[in-house]
Amino acid sequence: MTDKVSTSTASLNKFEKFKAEKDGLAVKAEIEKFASLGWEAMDETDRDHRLKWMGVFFRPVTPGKFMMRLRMPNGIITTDQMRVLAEVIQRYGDDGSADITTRQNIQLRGIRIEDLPDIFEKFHAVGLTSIQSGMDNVRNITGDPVAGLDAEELFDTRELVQQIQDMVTNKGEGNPEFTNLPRKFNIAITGGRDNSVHAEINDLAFVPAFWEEKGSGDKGEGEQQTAQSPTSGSQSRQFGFNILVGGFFSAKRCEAAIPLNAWVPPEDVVAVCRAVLEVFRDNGSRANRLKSRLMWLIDEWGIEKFRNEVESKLGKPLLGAAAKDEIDWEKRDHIGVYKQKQPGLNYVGLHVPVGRLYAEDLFEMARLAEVYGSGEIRLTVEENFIIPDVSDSRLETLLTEPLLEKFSVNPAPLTRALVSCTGAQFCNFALIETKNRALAMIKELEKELEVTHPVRIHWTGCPNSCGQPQVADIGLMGTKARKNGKAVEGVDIYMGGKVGKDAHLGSCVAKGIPCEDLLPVLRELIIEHFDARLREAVTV
Ligand code: SRM
Ligand code: SF4
Repeated sequence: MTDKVSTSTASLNKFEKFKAEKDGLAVKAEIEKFASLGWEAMDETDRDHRLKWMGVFFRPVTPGKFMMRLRMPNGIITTDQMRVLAEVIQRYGDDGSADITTRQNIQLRGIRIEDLPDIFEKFHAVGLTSIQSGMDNVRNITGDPVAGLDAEELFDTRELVQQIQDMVTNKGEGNPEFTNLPRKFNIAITGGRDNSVHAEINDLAFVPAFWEEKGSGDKGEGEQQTAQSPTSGSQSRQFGFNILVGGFFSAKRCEAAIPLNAWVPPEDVVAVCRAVLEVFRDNGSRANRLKSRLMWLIDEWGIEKFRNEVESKLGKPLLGAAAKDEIDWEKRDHIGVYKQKQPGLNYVGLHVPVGRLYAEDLFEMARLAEVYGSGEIRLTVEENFIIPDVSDSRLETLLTEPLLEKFSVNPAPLTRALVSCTGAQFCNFALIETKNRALAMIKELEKELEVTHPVRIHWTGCPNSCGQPQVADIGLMGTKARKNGKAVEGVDIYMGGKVGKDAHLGSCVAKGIPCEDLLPVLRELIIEHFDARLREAVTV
């Protein structure tokens, strides 16, 4: 740990102070004690903050009913694990639910503190972990949801994502080396051609790129000066990743990631993650929490110095970036039935309205993945799920299963691309209700409009942007608006977010639209910008 962390406590923000007093991970040893004390008698800093190092979130909106955020490396979960999650929330009746998150992950709701020892034991038995999933830690590491299934993929990301998680969390046991970062940290790897992980909005991202030997490829001049040969001249074209750094959203500032001007072969990815995390941990600002994400450090130093510091932690020079990356497809949403690279097998993507699930859904998803697939489920950053390995002969029967009436393989175009953050139902930062409102409004719009292709509408309850409105065709960010002199729930509207090839962020086009006036505004935007028209029977 740096001098910055240990000595200059006067300049530390309140979060840094409580972390310096007691590391968040220390609560791991106190779970039994908390369970017998109960949430009301616990030390408040342990309860409201440090428990997040175990993935357990106190919810001021539902005191006593905690949220639990898992880790699902590459968005993969087995049916045994899924059943454990189902059992955990089942015991909470109406309070129990789960959400698929925008980081290919699952959060559980309704959790009681007295049940934590039993829950952690169950997790351990099936290889699940929720460790280091909140506060100043590395979040769930995302990878291609169809890794290993997609015939066109360039690289199967599954193993690498797992290795990074193992490094960061010490195989799920907790790793004090990385439990006191200056702020949260997001990592993504994509090995497909469509950037299905939103690489550009992560603090550290790896995108597929071929390194070309000097003279045999089309590397730019600047890059040639720094490039070393990855294979001592034995090969002229090698697969690896260009590195992006510093992407993030926050209430204060949103930035797309920028090139580190570096390329790595797959075998160096874990070491580069470690090096970047060490540089961030030891040098990131701990004074102002609003200016603590990695990009602020890159701004302060400039990308060259940052790159040099990463090299020095890595203990060897980085190669220059490959001249181009291989992201050349539009982004897929994976909903529907698709052939796998394994002959005779298919993956089936099911749409989960705004990612919300209940115990019976989880049990049923597990059953289907076992009966028709290979006992595995994949999650997507659009809050949906995929059942892989369905044989041609079983496909038709799967498509007649009752669960597919709720989780469709062919949803209507606006519903299909709807994403929403948690919002006011459970999140105390929320300025508006999101999930239920998003669903109600999309239902109305589907009734009124004939739409030929999906329009990606993302809702987020506040400027923290967990619902990623800046990547959407139409992004809706909760705010307080005024109507007839009264404060009402409203949204700022974002447009122009582009995903997949040439991804870039959208920007704010309208501010403070009251939610009660939003429906006609959305209708007009969709007609004007996305080739929709009013259904004949509808008059507005
Ligand atoms: Fe988030 C905080 C939910 C993805 C930016 N986010 C929160 C908290 C923990 C706040 C709280 O304590 O209530 C929310 C928990 C609400 C709840 O009860 O569910 C919360 N964030 C979520 C999830 C569940 C939204 C969803 O419905 O899917 C996502 C969980 C991902 C996961 O599995 O780990 C989620 N959050 C994101 C993303 C999107 C992404 O990672 O691609 C972002 C923007 C990208 C980024 O971080 O750069 C995001 N969340 C934030 C921020 C702003 C960070 C900042 O630097 O200021 C906060 C506030 C904070 O950390 O102080 C925040
Ligand atoms: Fe909560 Fe705001 Fe994140 Fe939505 S965007 S989950 S309201 S912090």
